[in-house]
Amino acid sequence: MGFIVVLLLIPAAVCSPVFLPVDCTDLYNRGFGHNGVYSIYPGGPVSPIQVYCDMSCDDEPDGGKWTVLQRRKDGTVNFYRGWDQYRTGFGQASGEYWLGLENIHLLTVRKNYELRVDMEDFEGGKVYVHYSTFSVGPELEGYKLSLGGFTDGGAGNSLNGHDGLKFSTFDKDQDTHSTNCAKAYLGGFWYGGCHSVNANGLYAWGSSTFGIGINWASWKGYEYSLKAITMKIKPKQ
Ligand SMILES: [Ca+2]
Repeated sequence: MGFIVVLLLIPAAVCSPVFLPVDCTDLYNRGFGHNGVYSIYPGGPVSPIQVYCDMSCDDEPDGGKWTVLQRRKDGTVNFYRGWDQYRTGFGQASGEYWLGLENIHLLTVRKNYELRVDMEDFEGGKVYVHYSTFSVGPELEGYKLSLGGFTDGGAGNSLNGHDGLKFSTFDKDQDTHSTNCAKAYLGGFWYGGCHSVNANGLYAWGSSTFGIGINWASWKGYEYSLKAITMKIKPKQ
């Protein structure tokens, strides 16, 4: 009898509040130190989303803990998509993907984040940029980008030209140009008139037609499409 009583007590004894990580930093701080795909809950308990967590240290003094928002690396996912797709996200967290504007907004209203963008070319070059502040506003205001505090890791400050701009897709033109920038440059992004960064442009394996590739103008110009680019965030220390 005593044995049975002990068994019945165990479930109550191990009961604890459910752990709902908002981002990869929450996971890291709970002991999940490996790179990989995890579920996070920026929108609350009923809406988990899959995300890639970059927990590696690299050249960061305080470790990885990065929540990946966007990743291109092999051209396996089509990034020329409409508003609904950019709003909710697409692709696979294990490969190429876009986390979704609503998810990014929900993350950046909960905490103050910094942004790092890692880039690679096809000749073995690797650079990055770092912004000490990053947020995306609500849909009603066009998912406006806010950036600040630039540190150059070799790519230059092209993204600064997109600060304060609304997001546009081929079926939702919120850019500042008379034409449709998303249509002209085959992506979805915070276009102005039109871009100096086209992170969601066409995967074009190196050289490409002006402006349509994965461009970072201050590093490789407008006629070079990068091999890889990753946008990732973590809470400010
Ligand atoms: Ca326009």
